[in-house]
Amino acid sequence: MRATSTRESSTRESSTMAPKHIEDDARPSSCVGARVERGDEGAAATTTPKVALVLGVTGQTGSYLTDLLLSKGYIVHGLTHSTWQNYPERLRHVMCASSPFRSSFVLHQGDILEFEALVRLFEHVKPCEIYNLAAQSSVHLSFQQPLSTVKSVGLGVFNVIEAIRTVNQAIKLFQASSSEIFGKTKVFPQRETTPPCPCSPYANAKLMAHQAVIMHREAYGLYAVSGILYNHESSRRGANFVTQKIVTAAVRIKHGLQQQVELGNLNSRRDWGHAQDFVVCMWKMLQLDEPEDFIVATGKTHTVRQFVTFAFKAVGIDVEFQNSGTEEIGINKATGEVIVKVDPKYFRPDEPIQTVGDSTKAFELLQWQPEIDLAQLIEEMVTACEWRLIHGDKQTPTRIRGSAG
Ligand code: GDR
Repeated sequence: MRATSTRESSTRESSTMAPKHIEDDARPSSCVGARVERGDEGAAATTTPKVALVLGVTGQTGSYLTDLLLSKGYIVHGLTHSTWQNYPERLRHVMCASSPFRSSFVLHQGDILEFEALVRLFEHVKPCEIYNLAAQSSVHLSFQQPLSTVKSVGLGVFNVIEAIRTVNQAIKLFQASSSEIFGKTKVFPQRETTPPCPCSPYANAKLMAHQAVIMHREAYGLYAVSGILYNHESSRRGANFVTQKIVTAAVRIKHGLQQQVELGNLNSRRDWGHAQDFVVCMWKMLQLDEPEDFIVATGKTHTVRQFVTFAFKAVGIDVEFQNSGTEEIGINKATGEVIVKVDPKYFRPDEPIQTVGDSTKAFELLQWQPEIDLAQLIEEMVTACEWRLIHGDKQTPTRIRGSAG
């Protein structure tokens, strides 16, 4: 695994390709956390910042978590599987020359399936908190690539836990679990106690990871927890997920750049929240005295068809749906044009009909509840999409949220 500090990224921009390690004096010496050290009487007090390691840092959720941790004064190390030039798009605002957080963020490249490299990384970084968000995240793709999905999603967490046990058992671990583990359940809303019933390779792998966290926690007394994350979206969402696909299509159709959008299951119901809200809950989960798993959800559920209606409404287009099944179409009420069609190639062999989570436990023990509703989420995504269309850019400018919660 290789590392480049944000300080180096400017060097890389100026075409020095050889990656360097951060200077030793820039590396925090302790993983104890926000500790106040006092020297001789009268000397100024110094604070040792907490160090976090985010695995899968360049994804949507990893980038928001990085923003949150940096705003709380952490030194953040991030691991990404992808190669990058200059810096990854979702972290540009952190790594660019004008960022106040450049010297507090270090990007590493590597794979959580490489155990020895993971151990070396943990020894080098000395984190007090690790957030495991690294995995293949498409449910649809998992039906086409089941084995690689099971490896990254299911086996990866074993490597992370074993590396923690090898390096320092005091490291706290957050594991990104998924509402997909409930699959074909008939229980609505789902709670932490709802029995799992996975119905995709992705969901089976997530359940394996989920159980592994519980098993290691109970067997070895580790502080390892799972957040059972429901769908979490934002303007940084990848283009292959349905919310970004719909919003992008709505904006492009409005501007005459696209005629229609083809979708799969319009009846599917999902509990859609905002990733920026969810990372707050993830962080809070690692601040408790005792490790606990939590449902992270909004408690509200909508069909894909409703999301289409809301997104098109947000760009000023009223959609009317006609017919059913694979013949269903969405018509632009003002023009009569067909702007939504169903294409069976987007159907999955199986999937949860409805996900909706009950986050009462998170509210009671963490005082966490989502702040951004679906209308605000869609508005943000539409605005960002319009901005990208005008500026030809992949990511909108980012305001780092204050230390919420
Ligand atoms: P999901 O997200 O599978 O729920 O997993 P996705 O956005 O892919 O699908 C949501 C729902 O929309 C339906 N759908 C379509 N989906 C896609 N991608 N493309 C389409 O054209 C389309 N048409 C309809 C799907 O069938 C599904 O019901 C997300 C991921 O972030 C996971 O990693 C995470 O674990 C879960 O959310 C919680």
